Amino acid sequence: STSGLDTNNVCPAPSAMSKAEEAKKLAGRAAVENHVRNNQVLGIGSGSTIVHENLNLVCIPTSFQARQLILQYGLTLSDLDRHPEIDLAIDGADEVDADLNLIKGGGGCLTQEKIVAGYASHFIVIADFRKDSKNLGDQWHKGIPIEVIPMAYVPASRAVTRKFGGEVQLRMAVHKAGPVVTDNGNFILDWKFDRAHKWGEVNIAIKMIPGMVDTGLFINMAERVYFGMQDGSVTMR
Ligand code: ABF
Repeated sequence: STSGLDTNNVCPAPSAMSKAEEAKKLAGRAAVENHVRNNQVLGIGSGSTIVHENLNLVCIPTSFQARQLILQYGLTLSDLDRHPEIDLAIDGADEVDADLNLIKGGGGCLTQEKIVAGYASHFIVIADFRKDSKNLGDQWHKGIPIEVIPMAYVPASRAVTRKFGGEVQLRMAVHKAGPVVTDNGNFILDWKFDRAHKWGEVNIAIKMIPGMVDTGLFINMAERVYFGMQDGSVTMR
């Protein structure tokens, strides 16, 4: 039998099934068919679609909500203590450039997503046509998410703009009742950059700012991206 685990709404706000989501589902299916094998330790991303057919999989979540979905669908939940080596991680992205560099973290789960992708032997991304970009920032205008330790958010934000320009905003919860708090108890900054940068260098430099936990820049991490297209086809990069 086939069960579908649709983690579309793991991190991002729930929304009605759109054309883009349908496209991403097809991309997810193609990625699973091509890469998921029996007995794998699998990193389950936010925004990803997993279809399993009588497969014995051990699942490592990238967020609290991914964890809830793994449990809800009766999959085997594990963690990096018990399974420090992940065979394959599958996750979504907010933007993918021509070199497969990514912006992630629109849903605020970037740190755990980067941990799971970073300790996986293979990291595959599924996305819809809206995420396909030549340069970072062409499509995703919400900036680069950065997770920060709460007490440091003001000076750490200033350090980013002093060094690299642009503008930094503290991400607020819906209705602006207060800041978004991550699964790790931290805040999210959204850095709206105003020009192209050497993203690999920027990623390292931002991580070196005291208080910064990690950035939504995933440089040289994705091995393959599956794009669900508007016409129902799936293309690979
Ligand atoms: C996760 O899910 C996040 O890094 C990213 O913000 C989000 C993308 O979700 P969707 O594919 O539903 O747009 O990958």
